[in-house]
Amino acid sequence: MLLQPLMMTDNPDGGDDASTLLKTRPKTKRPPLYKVLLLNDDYTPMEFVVHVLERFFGMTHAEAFEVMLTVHKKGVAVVGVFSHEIAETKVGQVMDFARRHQHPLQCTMEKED
Ligand code: TYC
Repeated sequence: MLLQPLMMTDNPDGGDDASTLLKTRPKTKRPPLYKVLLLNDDYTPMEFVVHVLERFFGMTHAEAFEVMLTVHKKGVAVVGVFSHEIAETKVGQVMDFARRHQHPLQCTMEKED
């Protein structure tokens, strides 16, 4: 287990006893987050993309339409930020749904900085 030095400001004793310098605690790391990206293409119908955003990302029709237009104009947009497992599931759901409807829509994920 990684040990992290305890800061004086972390210590409820005020930091003025010798133990302050020696105490350690387990380092808890928050899991990394992943951006799910939707990519533009020339063939997938706009209404299909809107439907994908409603169905898999819980957007209202108005939100989905706005995000779809952002992808259409800019080429790519972040459509959600999730744990690795949830992001992989979303990407898989979108890619599978697009493939089954024979649209070339692409969805990817990337680690957040
Ligand atoms: N560019 C597509 C069109 O004009 C629409 C589109 C938007 C496709 C967003 C993909 O992720 C996308 N029909």
